[in-house]
Amino acid sequence: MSRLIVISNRVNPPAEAGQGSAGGLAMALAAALRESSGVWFGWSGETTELFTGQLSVRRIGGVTVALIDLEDQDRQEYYNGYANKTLWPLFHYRMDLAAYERSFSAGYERVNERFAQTVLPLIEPDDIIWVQDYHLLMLARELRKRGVKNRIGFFLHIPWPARRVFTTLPGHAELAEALFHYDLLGFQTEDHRDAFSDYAVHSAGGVLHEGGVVEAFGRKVRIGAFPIGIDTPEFVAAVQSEPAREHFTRMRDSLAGRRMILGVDRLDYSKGLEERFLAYEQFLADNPDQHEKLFLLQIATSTRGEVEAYQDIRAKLDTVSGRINGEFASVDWVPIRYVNRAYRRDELAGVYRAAHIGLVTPLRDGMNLVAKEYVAAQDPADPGVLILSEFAGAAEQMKEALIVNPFSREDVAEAIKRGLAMPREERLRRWESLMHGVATQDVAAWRDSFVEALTGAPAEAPTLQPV
Ligand code: GDG
Repeated sequence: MSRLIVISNRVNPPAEAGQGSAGGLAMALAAALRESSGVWFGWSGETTELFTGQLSVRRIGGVTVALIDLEDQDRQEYYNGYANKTLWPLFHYRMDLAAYERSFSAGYERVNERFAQTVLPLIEPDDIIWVQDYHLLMLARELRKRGVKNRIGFFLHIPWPARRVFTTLPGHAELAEALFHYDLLGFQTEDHRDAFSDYAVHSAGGVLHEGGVVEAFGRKVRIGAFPIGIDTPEFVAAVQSEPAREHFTRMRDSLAGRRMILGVDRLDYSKGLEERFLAYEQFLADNPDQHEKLFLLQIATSTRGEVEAYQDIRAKLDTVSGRINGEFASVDWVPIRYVNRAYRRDELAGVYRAAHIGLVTPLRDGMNLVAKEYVAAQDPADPGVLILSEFAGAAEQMKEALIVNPFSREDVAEAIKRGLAMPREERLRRWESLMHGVATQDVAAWRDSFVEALTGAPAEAPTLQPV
């Protein structure tokens, strides 16, 4: 097998198994690279006065990583700017939050060039290059300009938006054109893949060929849906670990006979946290008999604190949770426990297991790994109920969850009621089917199917069916 070079914005493999920092991408990639002899290249997260392209190579948690520092201007224009103030909101259907500034797109292009220039000496002729996510859409074009002939694949962890949304981006054609320098484009779902080909065909005058090949801008690229999974064996082992058991017992003891509804998310406006709190408020208003019998634990770890929209959502959630608690709490009961700190991964596994309902209601999400982790953490003899947004990529696979429209308070409130009342046999039947999917379509299957498709495996691979 050829050596794999993975390139992503940040490179942060967990230092020890069980201790990952927040972020689905990091967990998935560390799992994918740990056993391979590949290299993981990206930004250190540090800034320097003047960009030198100096590489720092080290091993972290069993993975060889090569890191570069960027300038502060890069951080502002490329990372906080184009990636997180332009592309992230737009690709999550928040056109109202998307900022279009020329300095952002210029900074984005510059950093994609810097990545290409710096990774170049590491690339050997037989290497397979796998680029991750929306920060580096232009990287293949920059590598090709520098003579790289290797196979280069790209995987998008976030949704590819509908054509009418994508075309609101100034310079959308240039960005899309850059993607045609890859050999393979991977999306989380068939829906995202189809949205991309819809754009190529209807906005860029392209053609969709048999076998999932799109032609536009004078080039061809293969496209496919490769739904990402979790490292299921690792996570199931984490659930059995001592810290998980301790946390589970601690949680169960603190329940004092009450039932727990659980949300775990990065603190991000795409995750639908405010709407979730309001739906839970609706449930409390509709079901006074349930007061004091349950509570919502929402774990929300802060991210992207330099971006204003994230400061705003944080302030908003403080207000809404405070208001709901003020309205419904009694001297010995608080309806929402809202926690902003990050948990260790194994502790988190114990918390998942203690929850009667996993409430996963993003307004838009590429996949959502929390839904999969929640399922993997359940007690097979007495599993909890997963409530899942129809707008999470995971809903394409996890059909046995209670699927809800996160924009509808009534819909979510009803699903909570139904989940709480669900008989054990139904919970078991649904969980067994969900767990089968989580166990078979795990992160190893995701990596293998993508890498196989990239190295030119048979086109009849199920993920590459014609669209
Ligand atoms: C992007 C896409 C896609 C959360 N709090 C803690 C913690 N987490 C971990 C969870 C989970 C991860 O963070 C979140 O993953 P998601 O998939 O839910 O979301 P994003 O971070 O937005 O990831 C997403 C993903 O990429 C992969 O392709 O699914 O759609 O947006 O693993 O467990 N982990 C720890 N402590 C916490 O407090 N240790």
